[in-house]
Amino acid sequence: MELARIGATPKGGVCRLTLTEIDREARDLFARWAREAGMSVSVDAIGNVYARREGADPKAAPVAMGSHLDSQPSGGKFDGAYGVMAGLEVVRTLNDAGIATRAPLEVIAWTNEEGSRFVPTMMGSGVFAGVHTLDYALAQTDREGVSVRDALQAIGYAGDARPQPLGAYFEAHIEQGPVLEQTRTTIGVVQGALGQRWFDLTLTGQDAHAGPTPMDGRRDALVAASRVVLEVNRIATGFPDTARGTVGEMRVLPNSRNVVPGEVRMTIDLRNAKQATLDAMVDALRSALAAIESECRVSCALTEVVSFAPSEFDPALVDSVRSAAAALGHSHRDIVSGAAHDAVYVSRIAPAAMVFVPCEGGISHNEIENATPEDVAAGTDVLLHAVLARAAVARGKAEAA
Ligand code: HGY
Ligand code: MN
Ligand code: MN
Repeated sequence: MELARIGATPKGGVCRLTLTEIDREARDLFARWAREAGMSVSVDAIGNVYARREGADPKAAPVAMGSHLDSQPSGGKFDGAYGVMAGLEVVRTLNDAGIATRAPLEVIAWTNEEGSRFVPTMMGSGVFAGVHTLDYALAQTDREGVSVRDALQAIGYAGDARPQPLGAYFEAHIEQGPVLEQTRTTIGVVQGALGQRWFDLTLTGQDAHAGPTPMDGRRDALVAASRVVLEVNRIATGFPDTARGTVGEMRVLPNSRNVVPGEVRMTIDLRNAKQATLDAMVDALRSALAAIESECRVSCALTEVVSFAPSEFDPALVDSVRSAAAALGHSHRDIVSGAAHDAVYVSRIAPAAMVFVPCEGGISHNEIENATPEDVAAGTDVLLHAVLARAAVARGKAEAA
């Protein structure tokens, strides 16, 4: 709640766009709290923040927790922030209980998970996992032309730490969908996440006068774009395997009430649990665009900007989440994440798993996003015991925690 005051919005959410002064404030607060909990803090070249609690065996690969501190422009208090705070709470609890682990622990705040100010999404974990080169990420610019490199320098988070390979990674997160709440389940044992393919689409027709131009003579890019929106919805509704399709952004040019729009730029976000079905959705989109091009007499330029396969988390770590939930007596169920998370990229180079808790009405990426203290505490408790199972207790009693 104290962290949520940084970038707080009138409707109770947060606007904490990555690599802004507000993001720096949140990063500084996390680093201060981590140091107060006896942790050392380092920052790497893409701005990922690593808080470290030493273990009895300093050579053992660290068991990490974490998520992200950046938010959507009209985001909520819990998306990302919960996972970082839950990791910090696990460390504070182990300190209070006098427990030392064999493996070192880390709590990580990844840079630019949201992909809202700068694409691509999950940028910091993507560089960490080798999905993106550092230079590619540093060169990305926002709508004002500011580069990630300059923004990192401006907030003092262009670090030089060489991140260590991780032994395991656990991410606590709100579900951001309705399943846990509707089924009255406290803990989501996350199996993996949907694959995603994101596109930028530009439709080009011809600007014309809204009065003298006959209806059959128009090359109206907005009429064509409206058909694309309905096609994306039809495809996502018609395909199996947890298909999702969204048009979230659209710019109409010249955007004047008495001019037939000659150009529309829009985004398309397609997701699916199976790669073959996701690819079939993209094929269906491409043939729909061919029909719209000829019938509306416009041209379509489709550019793919993000593409990653459906991911599966590490079965052994998923089991430790499930057995921690069972041992603590929390209702739990297996679930696939509709959203992507940093754990998706971390799972490419280290065993990873996630712990979900419900959010009110299944609503997220919205200022009214909310979760109960009981549910976030339950998720943190499951995180603690799943991490202990992996990091092993070197001194003290796990029961004390
Ligand atoms: O869009 C997503 O899947 C997440 O918010 N990065
Ligand atoms: Mn998130
Ligand atoms: Mn998000």
